[in-house]
Amino acid sequence: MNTLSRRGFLAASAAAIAAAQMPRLAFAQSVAPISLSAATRTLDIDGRAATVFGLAGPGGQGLVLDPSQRFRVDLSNDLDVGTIIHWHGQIPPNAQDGVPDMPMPLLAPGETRSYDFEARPGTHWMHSHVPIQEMQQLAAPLIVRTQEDLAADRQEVVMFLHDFSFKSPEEVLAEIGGGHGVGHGADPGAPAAQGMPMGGMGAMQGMDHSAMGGMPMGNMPSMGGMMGMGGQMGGMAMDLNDYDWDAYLANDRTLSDPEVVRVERGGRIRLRVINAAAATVFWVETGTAEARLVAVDGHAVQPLAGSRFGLAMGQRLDIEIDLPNEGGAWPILALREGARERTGLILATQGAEVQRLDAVAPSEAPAFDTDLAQEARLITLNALPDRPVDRSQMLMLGGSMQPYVWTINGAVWGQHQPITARSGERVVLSFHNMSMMAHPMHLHGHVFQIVGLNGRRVAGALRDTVHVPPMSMVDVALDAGEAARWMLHCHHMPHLASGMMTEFAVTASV
Ligand SMILES: [Cu+2]
Repeated sequence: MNTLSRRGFLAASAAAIAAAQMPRLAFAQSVAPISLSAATRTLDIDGRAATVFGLAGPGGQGLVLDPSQRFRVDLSNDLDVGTIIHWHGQIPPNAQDGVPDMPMPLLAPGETRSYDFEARPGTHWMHSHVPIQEMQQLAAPLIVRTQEDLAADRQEVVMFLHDFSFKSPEEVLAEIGGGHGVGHGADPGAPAAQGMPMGGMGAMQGMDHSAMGGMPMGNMPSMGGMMGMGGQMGGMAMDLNDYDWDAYLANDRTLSDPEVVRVERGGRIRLRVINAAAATVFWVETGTAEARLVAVDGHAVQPLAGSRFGLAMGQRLDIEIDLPNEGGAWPILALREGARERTGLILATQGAEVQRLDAVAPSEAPAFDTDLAQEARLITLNALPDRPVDRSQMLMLGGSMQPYVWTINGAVWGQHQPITARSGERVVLSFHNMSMMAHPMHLHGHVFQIVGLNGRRVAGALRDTVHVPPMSMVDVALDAGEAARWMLHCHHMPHLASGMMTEFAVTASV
């Protein structure tokens, strides 16, 4: 092992894998599908056991696919509740997209369902599309490697971020939403969060919103220059962090017992960061080592040097890190925006002393990208082809903490007007956030390019999830895909659970 470079080692293992698969590759149809199990598991959260959900593949939580390997997966529901998994970042046929009853029902307990589609390379993930299950950690990495990943002399490290509560998700939603109404929405007979695409709270009619006091509203240090009002926007405070979680996790662990990843002196790392949190935006700090952002949401961007990059719920960052030529330990921290809590993992060379890090930082991290400054610095390496726009659609994002209702074009799911397009059309969606809270907006079945930030044209990143800060505008362009109903929603799980979802309804081209 010492005589092999990382590249030599990776090439050797790739060759071994290729050789082992050779006879089967000749008969591609006979290659066995990968088994993936939605099942409970136990985490150790600061010394206290917690039963959560998970997605177990052959090598642990999540899946790693090789270049050009199809996404051929048998998903088993080994939970005692119905579930369905969305392959976030992939573009499967709509029937395999994993949204309850859109069009496939939940997998019943004990049921197995087969999936088979062309996998898209990059750092992606997968999660239950029932919000209260995603809040119980029913989420895992989904990494699809490229030939370049295999050939490159670098080590891959995944950092999967989540937020965690010892309370049940129903209790958490009740506390956020005011203590009443969760699971008692438009369909009072329905069990909470089962069988509805949004999983839950219905139209929030008849709620008692009187218990909204005492909500953690977060702090607003270093608001963007555009605001410049000391945490006030138009006289109203911006809302961050509408729930204080019990713990913040990186690869299912807190900083009291972080993962320590063995690295080589002078080695190159590709850090794949996934924000799977229900309701927490993170900054990722790589420390003193030289680092650059090289991809977002699995799509390459012009390398951007820096040591602190943020990501909202649903988003991913690929950061390349060049370690110094000496031994040592390099913490990779994830800071909760507008707060002092943090989590992370440690990169350490053999024998290096690893110091314990407090899970609470001395000072608060700022709010993330309130002025879209980070987004404005991202330039795609694979712009959409230039062509006229066939259709422009405006999406007004609204709502408030009190009452806790979040809307798209003034409506919650069930009362929504679909956003329409024809397959093949170039469409521009303009997100106007008229609320005081940021919304990470995720469109299923498509990749879009950021083309406008607060009215300024940009050749921005390709993404599937875009963070729209309070009182801001973001335009995205895309070519409408398969004629089907595709979900378009906020990836803040309590917002989604309260109905912040619409559909992008694509009809066949004429
Ligand atoms: Cu939202």
